[in-house]
Amino acid sequence: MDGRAGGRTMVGSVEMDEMPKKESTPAIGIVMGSRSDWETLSHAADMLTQLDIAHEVRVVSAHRTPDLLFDYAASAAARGLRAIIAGAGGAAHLPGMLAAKTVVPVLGVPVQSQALNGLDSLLSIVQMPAGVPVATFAIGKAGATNAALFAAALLAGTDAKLARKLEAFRAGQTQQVLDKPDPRK
Ligand code: RP5
Repeated sequence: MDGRAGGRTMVGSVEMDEMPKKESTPAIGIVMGSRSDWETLSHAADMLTQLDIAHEVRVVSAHRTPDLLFDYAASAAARGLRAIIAGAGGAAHLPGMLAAKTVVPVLGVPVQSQALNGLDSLLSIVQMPAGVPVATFAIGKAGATNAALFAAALLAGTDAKLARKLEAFRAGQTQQVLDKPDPRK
């Protein structure tokens, strides 16, 4: 169901955006159940961009575009994806259904819902039955950011340059705390 044309990638009938380098094969897919999830998942994209990790971004809904979901997951490994960051809110079936159709690691990000503050999203994503894992992160921005850092850590196992970038990122945030020890200043 996937194909390539002029550096762009097709999943089903949908052309995928490749970021940040159009010439690079995306290593990470970021998908979300709705455009309204972008405010949260953009933090994952920002972190991957900061670490210079090629990624693609797409709305793929378990409920509204189930066929696209299946195509996306089924083609993920062949298209070179090493991990999929999947964010959804409410009855958040997207990460689990993706994981059901691929062995590419799925990193679930619960989006903070209006009705239940994201607790519904968290429980929907985290409570997978044995045999189909979804690594589940915190609700909202922290989860999106950490999912990207976790995806980077997965890639860093075979990418020494990226491992050094991750170590530098950690050292940087340590130094930020040490530089401003007094919260009143
Ligand atoms: C889920 O329903 C999405 O992941 C989103 O968090 C939530 C609401 O979607 P919209 O009604 O804003 O499109 O499928």
